[in-house]
Amino acid sequence: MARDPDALVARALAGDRGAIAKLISMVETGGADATRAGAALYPHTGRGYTVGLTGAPGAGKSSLTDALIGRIRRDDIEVGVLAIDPTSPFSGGAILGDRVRMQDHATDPGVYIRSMATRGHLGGLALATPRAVRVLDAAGKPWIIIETVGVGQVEVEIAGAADTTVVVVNPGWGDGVQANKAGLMEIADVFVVNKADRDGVAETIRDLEMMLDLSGYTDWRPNIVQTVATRGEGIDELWDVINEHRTFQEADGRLDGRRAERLRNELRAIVVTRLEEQAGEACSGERFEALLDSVARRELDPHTAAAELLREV
Ligand SMILES: Nc1nc2c(ncn2[C@@H]2O[C@H](COP(=O)(O)OP(=O)(O)OP(=O)(O)O)[C@@H](O)[C@H]2O)c(=O)[nH]1
Ligand SMILES: [Mg+2]
Repeated sequence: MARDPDALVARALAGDRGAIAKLISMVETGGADATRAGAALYPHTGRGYTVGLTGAPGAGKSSLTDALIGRIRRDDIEVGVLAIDPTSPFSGGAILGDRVRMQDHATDPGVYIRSMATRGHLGGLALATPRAVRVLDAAGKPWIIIETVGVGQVEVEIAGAADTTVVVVNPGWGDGVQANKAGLMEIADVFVVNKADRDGVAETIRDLEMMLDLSGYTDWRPNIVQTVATRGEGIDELWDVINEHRTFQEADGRLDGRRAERLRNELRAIVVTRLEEQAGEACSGERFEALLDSVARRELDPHTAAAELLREV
């Protein structure tokens, strides 16, 4: 019964780490168990606040996450972390080595850190991430940090699907411009110029300010925070700015609106994925081959054959 979804959910709600781990594996894999667990978890969600942290490879996202964990724990608040690694076929903490620099917190019961990788099924990480967030949310983590590498459309999408999105850049000519190209400008609520112990900080900030001037942000102008993650510098300010953005959004229903929009996107993505799965089934097997033969023999045109196949979807 160790993998019974309902039993796992009951244990996860009580904060059981083993159950949390098994449930996240379950939603990574997908299928009937994941659907069942998700349904049981859902009524217990909605209290956790998510922070997306994204930026180029090596920008210092994990170092920042590590420092933020320390800052959050100073206030005795619990925190969950999902490190999304789209390039790795492994997950479940197997690669919590070099890439996730959060070893200091590994033994802290108030911190739950987990890496997630794609298992190659349709929808993949984009669908699995919000489900994993809900596991941590239901398990009572009031703050959930999601680290993703800001390259590629799916990764940027995942990073943007948070309550507050933090975009990490480094000093250096053109780093801000790169972030802009990668589509990170639109999703940023906060910019961090990490590795501020290096040259070029002022230029990078100037670039970012200039792009913000030109961009069409409506009400919240993203803050720019300088940090040296490895020395813990600027982390208090980053934490303050994240909380400011949260307060700003909570003040007049903006946060609810943002979450509703996210659910709309998620629901659509689930429907599209399901339809793709069904399309895959319709386009294989005997019936498909038989219709294809008819098309090849010119007894049937492709559109009529497709309509025939779709009737069963
Ligand atoms: N000088 C300096 N080095 C830093 C700073 N922050 C992080 N680093 C170093 O930069 C390297 C990459 O840091 P990570 O935190 O692993 O970066 P990341 O963005 O999580 O990297 P990936 O997950 O691989 O994309 C490590 O060697 C860190 O020690 C900083 O503020 N200053
Ligand atoms: Mg990292």
